This record gives sequence, structure tokens and C-alpha cells, in this order.
Amino acid sequence: MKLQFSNNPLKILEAHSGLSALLVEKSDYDGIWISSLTHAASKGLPDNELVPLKERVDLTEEIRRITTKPIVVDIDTGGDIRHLPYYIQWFNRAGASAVIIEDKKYPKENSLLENGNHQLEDIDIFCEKIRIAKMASQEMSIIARLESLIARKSMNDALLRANAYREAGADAILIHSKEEISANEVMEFAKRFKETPKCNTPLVAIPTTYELPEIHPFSIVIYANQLLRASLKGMENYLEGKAELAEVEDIFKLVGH
Ligand code: SPV
Ligand code: MG
Repeated sequence: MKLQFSNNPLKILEAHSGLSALLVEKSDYDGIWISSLTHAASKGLPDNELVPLKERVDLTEEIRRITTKPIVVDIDTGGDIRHLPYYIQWFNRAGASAVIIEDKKYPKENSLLENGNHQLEDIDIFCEKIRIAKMASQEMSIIARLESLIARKSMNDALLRANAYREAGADAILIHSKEEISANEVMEFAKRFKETPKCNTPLVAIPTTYELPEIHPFSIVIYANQLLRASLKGMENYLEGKAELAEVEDIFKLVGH
């Protein structure tokens, strides 16, 4: 099931387990984000492609079993280009609606890490990844994720890459930014990208460090880590003796006892 882009932005919330996905399924959110950060963190591991992508295929299957909503999967850099067609087919069969591939060099580090290694992939190599992914996907959308602003490159670098990825066949472009509070960077990018002649490629945003204005040009907005952060806080509060616990009955009701 491909993603349907419209003028009404899709709001997608992170889930990192069947249980958290059940909560998103029952909510007003339009779909589920399978995040590399929260997938790795839920295993107690860093977000640097240490967790094999095959385990994300398994998580996608686990989540697809309990939701009919669109699932958008973070597949990091996509790994070795020779393995990419296999992974794309496996994510497709596991029930993903879209995968997002980022234009950093393998192994990437989390984009929000201030001193992380954010080396960008060569444009031609990344375009080849997009073409390979497009050829291998039957029903899924392939979304290209731009890390120029994360790597502190210029807006022109971001626009150059966005247009190359669009021409290589990307179904949408995710412009990532970790600007604090204001959405100026992504709003300026969107305005300039939309001015490209004959360009109607949808845009995606991940407003973790900034807030989007009520009216914005993004077709998908991803809330990338909120359920894991909420559960971490809940667990810490329990250990400090100040948690409000769900009843065991609540678990039974949720998982269908
Ligand atoms: C994720 O949720 O894993 C992402 C978004 O890739 S970020 O953590 O902002 O890099
Ligand atoms: Mg990620």
C-alpha cells in the first residue's frame, strides 16, 4: 500500500514495538514511523546502524500484524548498495508503505547528535541508491532524506541534492533540520524547492527540535520519538517512586485478553 499524498498533511507517530503500535492504531494519528533511533534505543543500543536492518524488517512485520495504518520505515543509509534491492523487497513484503533512505555515508550516526559523524554520501551514489530502490519496490513509496542542513552545508547544497534525488525518481523528499525552536530553515527550503519548474514532489518534515507553523507546505509530518521518550520518563518516574501506573487490566484490554 503506497502512501497517499494530499493537501491534508499526514501525521505519523513513532512506534517501537507491537504494544506502542497498538496505541498509535487507536489514536488519531494517520500512520506509524519505525525509527532507527527508538528501535536501537529500545534494545539499549546507539543509533549508528549497529542494529542490523533485517531486525527492522522483523519489527515492520510485527507492527503490520496489528495495524492497518500506513507504516513509514527509517532504513538509515540503506547499507551496502548491493544489499539494497533485497531489503527493499523484504520491507515491501513485511507491509511497509514507504521507506526513507538518508544521504549520509554508512555507518551514519543519529542526526540530532551535536558532534556526530554526519558525512554526506556522494550525490551520484545516492541517486543510484534511489534508482535501485525504485526498481525493487512494487507497492512502497521511496522517500529520499536530505541531511545537508544537519551536516551544516548550505541551503544551495540541499536544493541541488533535492533536485537530483527528485530526478532519480524519489516519491518524496524529507528535509531534515535540527534548528532550535524556529522552523525557518525547513520553511525556506520548502519555498525555494517548490519554485523549481514542474516540481510537485511532496515534502516531509521531522519537527523534533523546532515547531512547524500551523499552515505549512509539508505533506507528511513525522513525530519521530515521542512514545519512546514518554515510556522512558514513565520508567524513570517509577524508579524514583512517583509513577502513575497503568493497571494490569489495561494491558489485558489493549492486547485483547
Ligand atoms: C529517527 O527517528 O531515527 C530519525 C529521526 O532518523 S532523527 O532522530 O531526528 O535523526
Ligand atoms: Mg533514524
